[in-house]
Amino acid sequence: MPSGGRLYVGLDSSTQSLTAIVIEVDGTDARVVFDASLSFDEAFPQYGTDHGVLPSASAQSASAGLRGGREAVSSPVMWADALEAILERVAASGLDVARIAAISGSAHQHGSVYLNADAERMLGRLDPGQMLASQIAPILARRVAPIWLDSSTSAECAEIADAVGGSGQLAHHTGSRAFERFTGPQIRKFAATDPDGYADTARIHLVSSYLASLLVGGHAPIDPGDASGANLMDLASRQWWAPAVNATAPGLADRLPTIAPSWSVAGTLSPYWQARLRLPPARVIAWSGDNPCSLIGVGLVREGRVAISLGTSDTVFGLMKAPRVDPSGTGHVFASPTGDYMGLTCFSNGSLARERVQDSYGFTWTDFSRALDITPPGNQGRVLVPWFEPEITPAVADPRVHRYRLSDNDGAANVRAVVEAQQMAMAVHSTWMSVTIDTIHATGGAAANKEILRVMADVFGAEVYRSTVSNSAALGAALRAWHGDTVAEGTPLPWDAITAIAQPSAASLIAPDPTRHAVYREMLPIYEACEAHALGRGPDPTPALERFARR
Ligand code: XUL
Repeated sequence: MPSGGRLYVGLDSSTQSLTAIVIEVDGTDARVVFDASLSFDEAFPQYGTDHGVLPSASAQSASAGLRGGREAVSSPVMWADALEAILERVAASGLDVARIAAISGSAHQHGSVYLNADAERMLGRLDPGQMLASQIAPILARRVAPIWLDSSTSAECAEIADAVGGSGQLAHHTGSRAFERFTGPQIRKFAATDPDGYADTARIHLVSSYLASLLVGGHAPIDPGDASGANLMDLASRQWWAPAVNATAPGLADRLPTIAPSWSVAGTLSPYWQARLRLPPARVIAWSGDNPCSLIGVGLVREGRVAISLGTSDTVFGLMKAPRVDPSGTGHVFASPTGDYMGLTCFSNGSLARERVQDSYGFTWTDFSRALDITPPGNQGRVLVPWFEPEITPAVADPRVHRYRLSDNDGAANVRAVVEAQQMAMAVHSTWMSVTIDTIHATGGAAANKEILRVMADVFGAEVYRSTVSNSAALGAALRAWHGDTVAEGTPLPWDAITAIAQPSAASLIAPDPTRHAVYREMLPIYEACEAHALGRGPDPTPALERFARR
């Protein structure tokens, strides 16, 4: 290897874009030396995607529209085009690419790519004189890939759960009850609605293992982190779980890739990339899903430290030493790239709910922050249950906003109420992880708002740091490439050293206030009672809120 630090490439194929981050490592010092993204809609208009999703006619299901739920598919050929375009940019960046020691990647979870029997041979002899995408089209057994936005498989979810002995049994083994977007139910639907296409399928990849396969020129393994988004992997053994595989589709066991540890070397960059872009035969470390990669990219490598992402949806996720499963069936357990586990709970009423409240009072974000500043913790027993849109956690199909002792006319109290409700819901619905949360890394757009983070710190009674990592999945992939390379060299580095670059600055700390935390400890069971009442499962919480307000 030429002199200078080793370079590690992390790619992130998200729903809408492909990002590449390159880090340079000297000893245990790492720094980002390249960061670029391309948007699928803008860079490849010929595919006609909207936010990365093909127009609905492309779903081409004989029964589309009859099954209920939305179908959402994207194009594996477009992803190949994007892979080539972003690696061209890395090659042309001026970096000394001969120093690239390893490359890994992240992909949005649950999506699946169906390859025919020619794939193995064709991937092994890609012609560097031709574009990658043109050589991929002939090896697809299905032109499109269903992705995580697809919610059209409720019938298949019920059939799979029934066949394995119920939702509890499926969740106990695979980490999640059956979810429409998960890969197993999607495969079952394809096998039933297009039996010829399924018969033509020799290998089903996740988006992550498909893209890794394009890099190594052969079928790459799936890592346990992404495999746990399939409703098909046994968490304890990190291998395919035969009862679920058999319940999903006939002959599926022969069509699934092997599962290999997240730090496995899947191969080296194939002769195609070496000849076409003059890249070196760098190690390709198994790719993983975007959530497991983000876990690494925001530095969550011990139990007790979690991330709260405040984005379109709000998400709580963190490392778990043991695979504890959510009995309510809303949270997910995935394998973590560290060899541990991770819990993840998603709330759909995130920014959207904050913006609805902000807009309805004509507030700017400064007004919004001021409203939090001038209202007291606990909001004098005034509560909003903010289900503006269908909610994932808890499951609410018919959305409605519920107000308890809260007047619609009081803008400031409504601002505090929406923020407190979101933080309390996250605290209540992450207790299934049985993790004592002492530190929170706040990410996403709304993490820029200090007052929101103050409510977070006080509700959880935890130290909150603002994470400044802008693409945690791509950074996580680059760090995983570094980790996998050190394992392959026989000199593995501890995860604390690998993720030092991802740790937020000490200056961003917001410490919890013990008095305010005590208020929320009292309030949390009352908020749970408000949710139960709103779901039609409990008595009116108003008397308890009145007692709370008078205390
Ligand atoms: C997780 C999920 C999404 C996708 C896309 O279960 O569906 O987070 O991974 O980001």
